[in-house]
Amino acid sequence: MQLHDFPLSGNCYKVRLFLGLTGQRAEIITVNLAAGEQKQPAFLAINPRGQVPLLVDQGSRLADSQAILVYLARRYAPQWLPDDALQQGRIASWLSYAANELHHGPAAARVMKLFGRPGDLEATQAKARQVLAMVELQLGRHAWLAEGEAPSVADVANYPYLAMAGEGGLDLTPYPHIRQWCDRIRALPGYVELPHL
Ligand SMILES: N[C@@H](CCC(=O)N[C@@H](CS)C(=O)NCC(=O)O)C(=O)O
Repeated sequence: MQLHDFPLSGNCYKVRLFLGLTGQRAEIITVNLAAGEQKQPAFLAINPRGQVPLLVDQGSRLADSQAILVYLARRYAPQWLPDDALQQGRIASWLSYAANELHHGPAAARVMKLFGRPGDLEATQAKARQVLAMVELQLGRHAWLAEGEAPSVADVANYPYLAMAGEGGLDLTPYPHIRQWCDRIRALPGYVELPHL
C-alpha cells in the first residue's frame, strides 16, 4: 500500500491516523505541495484532481480522504464502519460534514493563518465557530460523532481539523466536549501524533 502524502495536510493525516489506529502500514510518498508538485504532469497522471491524499492499494488508486477511510475500513477494519443502515447513514452524514463544513470553516482558517492563503479570515473563523458549536452540541449528547458505542471513521474524518483549530486562531476553551472527545481519540491504541510545523 502506498500513500501519496503531504506531512502538514490534515486530510493526509486522517489517513495516516487511521492506518495507525487499525495497525496497518503504507509506504509514504511525499508530494511537495509547496513546490506545486501535485499539479505537475507526473502526479496528474495518477490523480487528475491534483490533490493529496491518494492511496494506491493492490494496483488500484483512490483519491479523497473520506473515500480512503471508507475503503480501508471496508477492506481491513470493518468495525470502524458498522454494517447497519442507520449507523452507515450517520457516518456518511459526518463524512460529508468533514468535507464541507469543516473544510470551509476550521480547515480554511488554518490554511489562511499558517500558509497565508488569501481570504476573509474573520468571516471564515466566524463560520468555523458555528461548526465548533454544532459539534460541541453533538458531543455533549454522544461520546462518538455517529452516536455508536465505539469510534468510527466519522470521528477520524472530523478529528484533525477540530484538534488543530487553534492553528486557525480558534480557541477550544469554550468547547469542553470537543476537548474531551479529542482526549478520547488520543487515548486510542495506535494513535498517531498531529502534524507539527
Ligand atoms: N476532499 C479532499 C480534499 C483534498 C485536499 O484539499 N488536499 C489538499 C491538501 S490538504 C491539496 O492537495 N491541496 C493542493 C491543491 O489543491 O493544489 C480530501 O478530503 O482528500
